[in-house]
Amino acid sequence: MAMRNAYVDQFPTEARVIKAAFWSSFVALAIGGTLGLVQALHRTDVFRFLQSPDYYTVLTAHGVLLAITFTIFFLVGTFTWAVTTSLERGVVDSRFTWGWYAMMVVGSVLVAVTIFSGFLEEAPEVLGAPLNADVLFTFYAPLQAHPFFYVGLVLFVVGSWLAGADWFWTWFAWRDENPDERIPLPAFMVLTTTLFWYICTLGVALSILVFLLPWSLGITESVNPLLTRTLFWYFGHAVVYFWLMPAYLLWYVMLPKFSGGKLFSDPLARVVFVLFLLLSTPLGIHHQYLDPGIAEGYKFIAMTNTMFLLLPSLLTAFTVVASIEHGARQRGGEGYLGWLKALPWRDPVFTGMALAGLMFAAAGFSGMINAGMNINYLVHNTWWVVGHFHLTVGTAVALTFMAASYWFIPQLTGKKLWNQSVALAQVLLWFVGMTFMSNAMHRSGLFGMPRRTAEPQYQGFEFEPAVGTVGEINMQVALGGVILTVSLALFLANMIMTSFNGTSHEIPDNTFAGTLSGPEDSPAVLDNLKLWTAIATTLVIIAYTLPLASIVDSGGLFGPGIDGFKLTIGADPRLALELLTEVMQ
Ligand code: HAS
Ligand code: CU
Repeated sequence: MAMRNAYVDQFPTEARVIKAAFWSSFVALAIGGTLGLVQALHRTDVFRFLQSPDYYTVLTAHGVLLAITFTIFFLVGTFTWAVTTSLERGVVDSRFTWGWYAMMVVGSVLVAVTIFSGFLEEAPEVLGAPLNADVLFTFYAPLQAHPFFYVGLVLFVVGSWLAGADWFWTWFAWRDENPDERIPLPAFMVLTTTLFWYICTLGVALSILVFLLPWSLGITESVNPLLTRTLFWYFGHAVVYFWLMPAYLLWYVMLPKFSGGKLFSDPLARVVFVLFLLLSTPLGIHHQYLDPGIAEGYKFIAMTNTMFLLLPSLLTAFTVVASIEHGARQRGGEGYLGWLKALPWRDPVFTGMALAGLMFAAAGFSGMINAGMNINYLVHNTWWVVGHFHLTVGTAVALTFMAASYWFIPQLTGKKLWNQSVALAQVLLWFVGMTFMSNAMHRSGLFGMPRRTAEPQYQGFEFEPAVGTVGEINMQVALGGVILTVSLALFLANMIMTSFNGTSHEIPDNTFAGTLSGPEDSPAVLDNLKLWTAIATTLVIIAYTLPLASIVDSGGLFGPGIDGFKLTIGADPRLALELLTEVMQ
């Protein structure tokens, strides 16, 4: 195979947009990550420099900046890279590409400003309402945010839709030039993911534009909280796979190469992405097993679909590990497990991604437990769930992205990574920090430690005898949080220092892993995107029509008309705390 130059030499314009998207994601990571430490120390009562009401402002900023801004900016960068590299052509019109990027930035800034003004003693009045959004990343009604929060989210999501349109546009142009070729695997992954993103974001767009935004503007009196919650989770489960898909893409098309080998099977990878397109959306109700007002039968259907959706991840575990093993054997590895030693453990890109994968295996187990309707009653709304998603999005996804950045940033800048050893230490520290933190969260959650509260030690609450001492749990979380913060700082330092490095010509070539079984072994029907989209849409209609109809029937489209009574927790957490204190006394 001919040696190719760094990405930036092939596609200088696209490299600039991707770099901008990555830096936007790093800024979100820096701020959101720091707030994570503030929370870990506050909740565990190790060190408090906030008033408890501000905890919810911090929690909202942490959730939104990390789960939405960091992940999705990194995704749009990765996908733009994957499409252009695999199709070997640039985007059709780079002004359009800059346009959606700018739209996403404006949306993010609007959301961030609205959230952060919650720290002010007196939030400024804009459009007749205090600029504030202590609604957490799920923005459930009856918590209400300032209209700017919803408008910012809409801009961000529409920006991502246009990004998807850009990838399709590039692919259409390529298809005209290459009518008889199979869709290259990375582009196939991007397109299938974009399709389920379009399907699932319709739910959140509907929720915001028809219900939450008019309500926060005072155009409508009230909302039906269960309806907006259900629309949120219609989107909210699929979004977790949206975060995961760029990590999977990198595990499939890059990790085998970093391991020294080839992807085990291109057809299997296509099957996996088709399954995600089909099944990511019609199961959001597994986040609502404890919601009253949804019949058990619909919850059961959601559970069944969730169990089917384990399949593509189990296939991924098999395919990716088989590819890594192939790499190890190419490097001289031998024996049943002895091959593990032959892997390039000194390479931070490989090691970061492999550790992210290992953590994801554990995360998959906690996910299966969440998904069981009956066991979910034990863990729902506890710290267990927080443990689960710090392994999934907080490690499988975030650690993969950080590890990949050590490869991407040199590709995009033509500069050598500042420090390999610091990078290696960084990915190891993330793994260790997360082991402490998420282990303690899972364990305490099992015994009822609640999530999303600044004051978990409420009166009469006894979990001490069951999980060991509160002190031990708290120390593990606080220690984990500190290690993660050190790791984050090392990551950012490496990225910044790399940008100041001189230009180097030792950048590895920008090619994907080869395959042991290639696209020629894939049935052509796998590339029939129209067919899969039609089936995916049908499944969504089957899973959601009846539950939504019954929610509207019993709770009203715009709520039951609770006149004069409006919960103001969203607008004013201090008031909520006062009310709470009154109730407790
Ligand atoms: Fe989840 C709650 C069920 C996956 C994120 N999840 C959450 C929340 C978040 C989240 C953020 O059914 C909280 C939302 C909130 O605020 O309320 N989740 C699942 C299931 C899966 C799952 C069944 N979740 C994810 C992923 C996420 C994510 C991925 C983000 C990226 N989750 C739930 C449920 C709830 C929930 C319930 C609601 C809980 C409640 O009560 O509130 C599955 O997709 C998991 C499948 C994964 C596997 C693992 C396969 C293993 C692999 C590793 C390969 C190894 C390698 C390494 C590559 C079966 C692929 C090799 C290395 C060598 C050295 C060889
Ligand atoms: Cu889910």
